[in-house]
Amino acid sequence: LSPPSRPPLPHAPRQPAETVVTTGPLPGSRRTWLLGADTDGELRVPMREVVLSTGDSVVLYDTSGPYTDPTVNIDVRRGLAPLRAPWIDARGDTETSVGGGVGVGGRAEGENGAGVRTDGDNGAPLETVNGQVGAIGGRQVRRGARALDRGALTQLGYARRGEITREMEFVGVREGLPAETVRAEIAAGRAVLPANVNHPESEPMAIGRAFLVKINANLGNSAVTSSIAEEVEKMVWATRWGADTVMDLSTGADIHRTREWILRNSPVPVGTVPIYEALEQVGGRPEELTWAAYRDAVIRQCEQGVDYMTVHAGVLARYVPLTARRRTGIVSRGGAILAAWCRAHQQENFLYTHFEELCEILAAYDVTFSLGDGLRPGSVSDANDEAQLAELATLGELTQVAWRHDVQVMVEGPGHVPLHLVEENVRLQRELCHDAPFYTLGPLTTDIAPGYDHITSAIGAAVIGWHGTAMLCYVTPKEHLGLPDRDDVKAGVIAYKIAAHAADLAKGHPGARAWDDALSDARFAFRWADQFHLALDPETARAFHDETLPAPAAKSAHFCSMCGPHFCSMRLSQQVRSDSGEPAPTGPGLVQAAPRS
Ligand code: IRN
Ligand code: FE2
Repeated sequence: LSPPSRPPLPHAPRQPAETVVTTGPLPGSRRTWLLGADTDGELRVPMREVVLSTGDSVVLYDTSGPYTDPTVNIDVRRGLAPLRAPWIDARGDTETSVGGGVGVGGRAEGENGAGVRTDGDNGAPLETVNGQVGAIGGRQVRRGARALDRGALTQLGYARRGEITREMEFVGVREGLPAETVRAEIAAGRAVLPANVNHPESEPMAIGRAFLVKINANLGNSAVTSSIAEEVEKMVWATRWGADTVMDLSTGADIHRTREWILRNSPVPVGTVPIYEALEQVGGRPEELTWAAYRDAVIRQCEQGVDYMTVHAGVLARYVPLTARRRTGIVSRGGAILAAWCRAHQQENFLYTHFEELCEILAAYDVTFSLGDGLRPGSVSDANDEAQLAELATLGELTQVAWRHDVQVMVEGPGHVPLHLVEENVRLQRELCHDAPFYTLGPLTTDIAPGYDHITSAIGAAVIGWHGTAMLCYVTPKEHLGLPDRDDVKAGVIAYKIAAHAADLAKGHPGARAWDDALSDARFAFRWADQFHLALDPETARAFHDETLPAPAAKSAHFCSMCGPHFCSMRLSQQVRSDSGEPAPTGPGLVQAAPRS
């Protein structure tokens, strides 16, 4: 079902043997659809259905897109079907052009021009930067059209005007919440729905404390790009295990093309840190950075379809000295780049001084700000210090500036924080940043376990999620040590799914418990296959059981090799129940982790 009209994506110069992109369902699961209430079956929201041996099913939130659906034929060289394109077009607030860019030759007009700048004679022509800008491969590119003068085309703009978009409706069905709740949370700035008009392939999702806690997986650097399939596979692999968004932190010469492949094939929102690309453009020397170079990188990425961008605009020149006496200084890449620029030029951070212009650009494509924590603590000793909190207050000020432009905002947070200081982070972020969604990196709750930092940080992530953090940026076992490989990515995603779900349970998110209950029932009834299938990682669960009891008969035995037949507490406990005449445990009716609407 790949869209036939689309031209192929640009290829790498050399195309080595194609890696195969992982497809097919998780064991025991199939893709199913919930239907939107008022759309005559037009709005179909994909979910994962775990089919149990009892005939019951458990319906779970699914981030894997069509890759787990065996009936869909995906051609990664052409990209996914643009699910949201008809919705975006129906709103009629974007211009669309095929090939060569939109309105090429148009001029930036006055002070409103930034967002729809088409570089006639103002600054570097976009079309020539990398030779890759604009409608790559003839793809449609949309931009905001000021002419319609209807207010911002962002989800925040719509929400504030009282309109429920298709995207909001989709999120409501997915989360088992009324669409009006989705709209109200977005309108209040308490949630974001990152959905660039140029990334129509994405399945809408929301990040906010009223919703399921989300997780992000950072995709590793690719110094030497190899093939489309290889790059796409990293994203597919992360979303297969539950990543709600991915961030492409690639650097290197092929950065733009690599991102194009990821975006065209990604069913989840894609985030970036544009300062990395800007730095690449100026030869890797921070002092050479300029607002113009940065702005051009941002516009290129907006046109490509990046859904949210980390912007370290809170690293003010006067905060930099506050880090001098820290145990571990500045550990944010973006933060360090901007601190170096401020010091070299003895000027204020250009992201701060040009923030309003940046808002105008992001508003035109509905790109969401992820206000970066460039001064986050890099050790438990530096947690909640003056530098961190000074920056947080500035991020709160910038949140309100962005909101004035109807631009969606989330705020990034630490880092390394011991458990007893975690709650204070959330309280201060809410106060200082006016309840904008919080998005944290872990935090790692201790510094002593390199090699296991997916665990030290998942502990902090669970607790900070419980207190209301909306999205958790994963940390892999390779953190501080090296570039994560495929196994590290999976370990990180699974650790963070555990943290996020633990937080959902503690917050009492409606429906979160049903999954645990279904798995517990299967476990207590010795329905081994059901237990595996309900596991976050069904393959590992089964493999571990197989290690000692590979025989098929063991998959119905009332014990496992952990305690053996005579010491199995569950078996004994069932015996006690039946002796006392209590009913044996039975499976539930139709269990749904997300209620059908
Ligand atoms: C998330 C919360 N705090 C930081 N992050 C992530 O760290 C952010 O989303 C991005 O993926 C990465 C940015 O790293 P630097 O440039 O701040 O080190
Ligand atoms: Fe760290």
